[in-house]
Amino acid sequence: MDFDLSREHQALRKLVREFAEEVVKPATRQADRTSQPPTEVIKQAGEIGLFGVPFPREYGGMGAGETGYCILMEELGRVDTSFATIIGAHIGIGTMAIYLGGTKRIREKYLPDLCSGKKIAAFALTEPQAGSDAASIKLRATKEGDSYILDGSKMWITNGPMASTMAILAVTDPALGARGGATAFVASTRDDDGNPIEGFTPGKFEHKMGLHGSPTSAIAFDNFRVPAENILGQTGLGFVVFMQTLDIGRVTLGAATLGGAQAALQQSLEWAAMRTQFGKPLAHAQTIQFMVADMAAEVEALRSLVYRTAWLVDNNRPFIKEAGMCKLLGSEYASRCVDRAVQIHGALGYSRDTFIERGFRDSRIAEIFEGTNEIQRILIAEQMFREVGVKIRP
Ligand code: COS
Repeated sequence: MDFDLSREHQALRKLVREFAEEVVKPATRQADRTSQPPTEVIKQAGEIGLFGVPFPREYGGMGAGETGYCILMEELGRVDTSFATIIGAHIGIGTMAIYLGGTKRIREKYLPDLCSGKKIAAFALTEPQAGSDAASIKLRATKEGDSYILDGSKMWITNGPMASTMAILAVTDPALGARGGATAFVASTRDDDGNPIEGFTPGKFEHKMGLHGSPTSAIAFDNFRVPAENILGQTGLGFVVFMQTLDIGRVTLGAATLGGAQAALQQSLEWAAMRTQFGKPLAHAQTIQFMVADMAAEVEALRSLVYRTAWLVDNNRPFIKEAGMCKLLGSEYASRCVDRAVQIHGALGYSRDTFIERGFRDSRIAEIFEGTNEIQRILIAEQMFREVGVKIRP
């Protein structure tokens, strides 16, 4: 067993860490305060190739696979969950759906601009009445000649206000429902000047508890035309393309939460070494030592799980169960680690001047988005019982 990263992956970690520390970090407070995404930082991330990390070089990517993508998300998660979320929604679900479901022609047409960051992607699945129950989507796609006409709305779309390329799941045959009657499409939703294309409207901007630097909105389609050649996967089988995409996203969400948990641990260590109470640094108090030990154990366990799962993906092994575990444990460990970090920092951890306070607000959503943790438990249990020949759902 070799736990060392390849030289290429080590070089990638160095590149991303420097970018995260020197470029992302200084912009995060402003993005959090103003709820405006750091557009200049996004542009620079594209210029150094970060938007294409997992994709093959032939489509303009870096060819660093899932392992490289986890490195990227871990390093970004260390400095800012909002920025990691912008990149994760773009790469891991928006562009990934286009890559997984797209023909060679679609990949060649869309991926180069997405890998360079010239265009931002979003993943349009959730609807007002279809959250965990993703199969109950209603957005309708009706065939008309060589095109489909989309009518309906989506909500909670990360990158919704700024994306110009979207992977969209729509119902093409209501009689069959989402399983057999849902089709995935790729569509350009804004022109080269950033103006919405006819029939597309970015909707209500969501004001969230955290992740202020990552824009989220509803989106609406009204008589919006998509060429039939833009179908991802096969007609009627889009639900599975979207579920497979979420599997990949959940591994790297685990990596981003690993970065957040690691940062909370690191800052707690530094603070506990420096802060003196009752004549001694906090580090000498056993109560603090226990908290730090628990954080370190969780970070280490998560790191092993995330990188082993990335290895499964890169080696074409089954990984649905492990992806659910990365997302489930990552989000819960990160929330717990940041919570302990607030406690260790005392009142300072409650101050809006600290990363810890932002981390506390930002970490909670990971237990909810990309499939709630309850859904992850169902998925994991389903895979476990399948291994012993028991089907627990129809
Ligand atoms: N990976 C790959 N395929 C999957 C899958 C997964 N994680 N989950 C389901 N599928 C496949 C099934 O194998 C089945 O395919 P076949 O018809 O070829 O057998 C198909 O998708 C339908 O699956 P199922 O019958 O289990 O669908 P359900 O509606 O009962 O439940 C869950 C599917 C609950 C797993 C799904 O709705 C889900 O993941 N919900 C959470 C949605 C989510 O993550 N939202 C976040 C929004 S995007 S940020």
